[in-house]
Amino acid sequence: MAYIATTYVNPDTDGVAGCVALRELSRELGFRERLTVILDGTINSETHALFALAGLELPSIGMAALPQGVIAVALVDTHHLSQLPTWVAPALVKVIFDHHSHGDTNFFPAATIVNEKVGAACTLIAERYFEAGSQISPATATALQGGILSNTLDFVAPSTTERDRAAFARLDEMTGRGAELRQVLREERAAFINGTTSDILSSDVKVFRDSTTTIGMSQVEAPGASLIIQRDDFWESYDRESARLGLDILVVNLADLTASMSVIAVSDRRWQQRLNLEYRLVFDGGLAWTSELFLRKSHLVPLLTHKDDGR
Ligand SMILES: [Mn+2]
Repeated sequence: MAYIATTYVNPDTDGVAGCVALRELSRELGFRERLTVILDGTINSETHALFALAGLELPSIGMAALPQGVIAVALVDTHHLSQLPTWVAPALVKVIFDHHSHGDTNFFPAATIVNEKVGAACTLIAERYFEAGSQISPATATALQGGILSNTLDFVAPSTTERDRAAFARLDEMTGRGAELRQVLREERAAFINGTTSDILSSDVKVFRDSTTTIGMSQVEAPGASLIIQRDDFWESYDRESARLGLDILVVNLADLTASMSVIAVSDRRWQQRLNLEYRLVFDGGLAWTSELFLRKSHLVPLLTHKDDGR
């Protein structure tokens, strides 16, 4: 029998850290046994760095790691059916901690859904600990801090709220490692941007499908992310990754943390028009510059029409 915590396929640091943090809240959330974290896809280098610093083991990945007989599931950082690992039966989901719009709320009849507009799912989970007065191990508290830093891009993302800052500060009273963690994650983002163009473009892609079209939304969050378009192999890599992932359309958001703006790369004309209508972005050669930092969650996913996001 298994009680599982999971998040979307190819999870980010917020999702992974949030799942791990739920383990110590298992009883509090009404699960009869301690939650086991099972993930799907690949875990990014930032998450690896966070877990090494926190002294935590990374969760198991994939069907092979899945215990027999899933009884109940806790979901973190998503409640979108198209994002879930295939083994997640929506009816078994009992608890959801998310901060994304356009979720499939009605498809989780048994779930208590906590979905609030904060910068990180880890903020909601940290607040749950505080409310319950539960003990948080230093390792778990560090993981939560990492999830908050990662998802708010060190508190500069437009989605950042006072609650994120407050949760981080309160966790820091327990760990005292906030400054160190910020430095490590900053260095991680800087190192990431020196990788191959293909690796950068494919490191964080969310895929949305309908009956006719498969759209991938890639997000690159790093200092100097916009400079990637200057690479000679940019479009060649864009096409290659798009084909490798089986996409009809690839929308890339290069969120440049130094310049506090994004470059959007998309070769599809309809998406260029859609972004022009919504944000007045002007595309030239498949590229457009934004005037503020764009995030996939707040700026791009909401542009998916119901048709795109259908199942
Ligand atoms: Mn998140």
